Amino acid sequence: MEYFQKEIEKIKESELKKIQLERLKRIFSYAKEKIPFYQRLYKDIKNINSLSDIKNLPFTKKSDLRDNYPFNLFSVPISEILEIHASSGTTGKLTVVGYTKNDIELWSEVMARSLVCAGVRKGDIIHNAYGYGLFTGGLGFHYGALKLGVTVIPVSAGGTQRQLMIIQDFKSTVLTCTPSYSLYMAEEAKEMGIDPRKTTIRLGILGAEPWTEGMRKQIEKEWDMIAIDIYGLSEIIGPGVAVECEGKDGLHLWADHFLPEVIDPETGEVLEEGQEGELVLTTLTKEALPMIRYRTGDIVKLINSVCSYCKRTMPRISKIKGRIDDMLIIRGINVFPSQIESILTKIPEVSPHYQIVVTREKHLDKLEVRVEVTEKTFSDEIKKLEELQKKVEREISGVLGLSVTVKLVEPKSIERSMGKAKRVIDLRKELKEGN
Ligand code: DLL
Repeated sequence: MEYFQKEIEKIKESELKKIQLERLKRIFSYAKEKIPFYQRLYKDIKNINSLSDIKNLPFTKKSDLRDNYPFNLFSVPISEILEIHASSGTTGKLTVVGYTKNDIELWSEVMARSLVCAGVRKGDIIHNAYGYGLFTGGLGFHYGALKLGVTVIPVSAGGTQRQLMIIQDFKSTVLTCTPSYSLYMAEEAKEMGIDPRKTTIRLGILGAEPWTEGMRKQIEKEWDMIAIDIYGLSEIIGPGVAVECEGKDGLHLWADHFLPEVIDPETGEVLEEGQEGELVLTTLTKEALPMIRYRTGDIVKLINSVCSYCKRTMPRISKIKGRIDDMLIIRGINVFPSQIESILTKIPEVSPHYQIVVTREKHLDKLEVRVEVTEKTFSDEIKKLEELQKKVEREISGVLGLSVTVKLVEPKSIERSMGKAKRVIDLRKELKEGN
């Protein structure tokens, strides 16, 4: 087994706790001293004496970043900031994050750790098709590769046919992009007469959006590669917060830099290990933009046991179920897009390209799932297609406990994504506004 920083990745739990407490105390005083927002937030809180004291600190959230747009949460003057990234949410305004020299070093380090954990080795050629730009994906992987000392091709997202030519000619071995883009690339490859299974790509490090085990199987089959899940968010650092090893049994979270908690999103109460809830992260070492008890909006479970595959000791998070904001409440029933994806990827006659459309009819929410059939199924007679439609409806309704309408659509008719796929179209809001 290879590690980037073996000592720390296999640290004893008691040692890790010691480091975490020391760093938590430091970041708490640092944020309070340097950033007016934290000064106000912590005006009645004197000290942190134990790790569990973190419970006394209020949560921070995305709106705090937006309210302090663009630079008011930075702890240093802009002259100390080397790089700025931003992500655009649904509400339009950008969430802006900044990095000092030390932060870039930290990011490179956790990304190098992540790459090794995912299975990257000296001699690999990384085809990095995450977007370069304000999005943290492209540069995050880039810095990790430089730190590790492996070749990186900064191809960025888009120009799919050119990407495939580069993979073939440069003999790239590792593909890094969103899971949905990897599927799109495989599809385009076949269109061009290239068999993605015959390329030199052996490993995919995929993330930035939720994807299910079913989707993983499809991607691994299409590319004949191992597909590894990587997680992160701009507010905390970018990619490199947590990543799977080849054991694929939860994502190893670099808890010497990012302290995890899982809370009940309704009450804010901290949950026990193994219970599903919202991931809350505290940056223990980040300089420019310390985020303390930041509500990620992502639904996970925490796993504290040592990984039986790679023996790393840091806590793990389960594969991300989805974002709280992406949870649909349909006639009172909670539905995550990932639940629908799990069902669809088990039905061989349909492809993993789907979209969920929510509308309102006569004051009732209506859920429609549009899914592409495979080329082979598409040529079947109408009767067979009707049977298939009923079957997909039955399977989804059975699992969700909710009636749904399924619309089978032609292959390649659902818009492909080169970054994060848009799985849900919620027309209820527009309908309301239109009225
Ligand atoms: O997506 C950082 C990243 C880039 C991660 C490349 C992995 C690979 P943001 O654009 O700020 O940052 O979006 C962060 O994306 O809160 C999750 O909701 C979602 N997300 C990221 N990784 C995963 C994943 C990057 N592996 C938001 N599974 C996060 C599910 C993910 N959701």
